[in-house]
Amino acid sequence: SGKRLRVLVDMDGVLADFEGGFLKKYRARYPTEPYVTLEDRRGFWVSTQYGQLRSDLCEKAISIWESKGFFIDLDPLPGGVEAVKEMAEMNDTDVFICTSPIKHYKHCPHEKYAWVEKHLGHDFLEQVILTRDKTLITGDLLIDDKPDILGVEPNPAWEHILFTACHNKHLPLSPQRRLLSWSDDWRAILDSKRQ
Ligand code: BVP
Repeated sequence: SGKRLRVLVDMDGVLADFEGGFLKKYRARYPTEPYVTLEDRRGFWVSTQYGQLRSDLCEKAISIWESKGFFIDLDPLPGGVEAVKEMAEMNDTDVFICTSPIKHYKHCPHEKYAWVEKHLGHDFLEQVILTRDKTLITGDLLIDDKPDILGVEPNPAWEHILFTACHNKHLPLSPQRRLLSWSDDWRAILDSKRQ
């Protein structure tokens, strides 16, 4: 018993396969250009690594996720939709999807809502939080694949659980607890935060 548990779940790289969707569309649009395999991905920013590969590839990478259809077409990552639905059904548990839209706003915010409606249902749109600063959002847990989640609030309410992704799996000592995938014991992590 005690108070309700509030869980914030990131979208790209946690529920939606941003990296896989990016690579597939990048290779289709630029079939003769070099690319980075998912095995060789390092660092959160795809654009930074492509810029290091060849400077003009930074803007080519950006062109992919700025295109219409990029975010809605992302495949769900294994087990994510099922886990979030189960979480939302748990007693004394509130789950929100907390995601940062890109600043090129023509398609991304719309398609993020459409993705949630498509995969989690219309009622789940109540649970969507779009913010560029996750430190402002209060919660007990934030499950997110970005290693450094910074913003104007120096002491966010949440504990950041680092969700393993191709770009962060090699980080030697991340200070956060980790969730290796949705097959990992996310229920135990939630239970560890209950009063
Ligand atoms: O909407 C995603 C894609 C974008 O940043 C957002 C990350 O949101 P969260 O997962 O933190 O909620 N994005 C942008 C770039 C480069 C921009 Br220039 C990138 O390399 N990777 C990336 O995910």
